[in-house]
Amino acid sequence: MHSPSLAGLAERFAIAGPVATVAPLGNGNVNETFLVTTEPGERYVLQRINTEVFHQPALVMGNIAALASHIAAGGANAAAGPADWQLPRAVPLADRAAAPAPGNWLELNGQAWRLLTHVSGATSFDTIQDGTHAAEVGRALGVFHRLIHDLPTAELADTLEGFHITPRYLADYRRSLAASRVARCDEAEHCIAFVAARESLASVLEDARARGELQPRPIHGDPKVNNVMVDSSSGRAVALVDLDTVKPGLVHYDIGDCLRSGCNRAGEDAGDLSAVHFDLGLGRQILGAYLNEARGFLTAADFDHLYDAIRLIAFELGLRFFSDHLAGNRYFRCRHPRHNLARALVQFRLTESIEAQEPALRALIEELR
Ligand code: GN1
Ligand code: MG
Repeated sequence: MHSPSLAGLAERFAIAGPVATVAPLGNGNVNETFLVTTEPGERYVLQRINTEVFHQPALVMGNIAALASHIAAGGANAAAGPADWQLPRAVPLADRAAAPAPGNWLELNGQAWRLLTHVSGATSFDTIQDGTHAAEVGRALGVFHRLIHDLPTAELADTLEGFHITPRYLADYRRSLAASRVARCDEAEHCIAFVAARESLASVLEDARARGELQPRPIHGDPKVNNVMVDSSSGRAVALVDLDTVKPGLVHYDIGDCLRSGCNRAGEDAGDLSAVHFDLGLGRQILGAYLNEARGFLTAADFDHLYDAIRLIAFELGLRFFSDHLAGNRYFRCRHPRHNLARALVQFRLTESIEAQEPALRALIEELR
């Protein structure tokens, strides 16, 4: 079957005017993303949803629609967030009758495509720029949680089973390690020893959930630095993008992910491991700004598990990268064969830095709670 051009794909959605340009956008590790400009000058984001990861695009798109209607209705929050806050929305198909439910994505030659509104006047950064940027990243996650915390989890589908369930990643890792045909090297041996020394911490959040101490809530799932859009003139965070992993989960996954991403100035692709460090000053900015928005609906038990979450999510991402290295790079998009191994080393180094600062980090959490 003939494949339409990317412009042709974008034009299947209800957009204003013909497409002028299509260009790659961002550095996502999972989906493929393009910026679309139309002749009247409108911008959109075209994405091919990676169906190797998201097996049911309809569920992902249903969650995005549920989120938009919850926020538009105001929920218990009265307002839809700060005046400059934007939520990327899925553009419906021009021919709704031909669209799979819920009408906002396209299935073509076994691939899933969607078109999202573009967050105007804003950019994102792969690493934290300064303390002000850190505070905006934390505030963005806080605003997002505040706007959705009263969306009943029953209204959201589980789009990615096992996502952030660390014991499952550990089980996958053990299988990948046993079956791996990838050549061993000193770095891989270091990773194996690193994981072996920390296996017992993998279940810390799921155990607390099983004991009823932590409750599932709607989460973003991927609130890393480059998913926060910052207004180019005001410097304020105006959107949290990449809504694929919005689903029921623990807010701890989000808080841990935001801090592991935002407090590592060297970034996920740091070339020099000795530059990887958890910056407590940035942690203060991020967590302080987050809590200014979110403190009202967090419980004492939520606070009690924050340190564990911050350490766990850095460890978990290292484990996920390392497992994918062992499995032959099948999940995360890689730029070279040892990319996932390099990424794992960064997250494990960050985990060590968090562990080394446990008393100070716990003191910070106490001070801010
Ligand atoms: C993936 O695709 P991207 O870059 O938005 C991953 C996240 C990781 C992140 C690390 C669905 O996100 O969980 O934290 O890479 N998303 C999925 O950069 O697995
Ligand atoms: Mg993502």
